[in-house]
Amino acid sequence: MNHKRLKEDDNLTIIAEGDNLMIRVWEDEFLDGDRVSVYVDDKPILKSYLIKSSMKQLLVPILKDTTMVRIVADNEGRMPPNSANFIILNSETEVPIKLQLNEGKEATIQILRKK
Ligand SMILES: [Ca+2]
Repeated sequence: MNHKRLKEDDNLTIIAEGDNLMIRVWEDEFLDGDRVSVYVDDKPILKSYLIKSSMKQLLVPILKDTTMVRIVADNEGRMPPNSANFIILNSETEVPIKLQLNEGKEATIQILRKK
């Protein structure tokens, strides 16, 4: 799988078809205690979540032309950086992401609804 690396202050844009997207989060390397928070339009959908090897799945309704997803590294675990895996997908879209964030840093994903 070709991951998009997401670093500090990165702003990734995804064009999405359909009314919702799934966000899955997990870790495919070392489980070292990384925690993330995820905000959709500044509303928290995950708060200081401890990353596991099994996938946590979140449904994000895409109701507007632009939806902002913000990912915050709450820590780096025992080994820097925070390296959580994400995949953003629906039947039309599939964007795999590997986080590369230091503690307290964040990156943003802008989801544009395809008309
Ligand atoms: Ca880590």
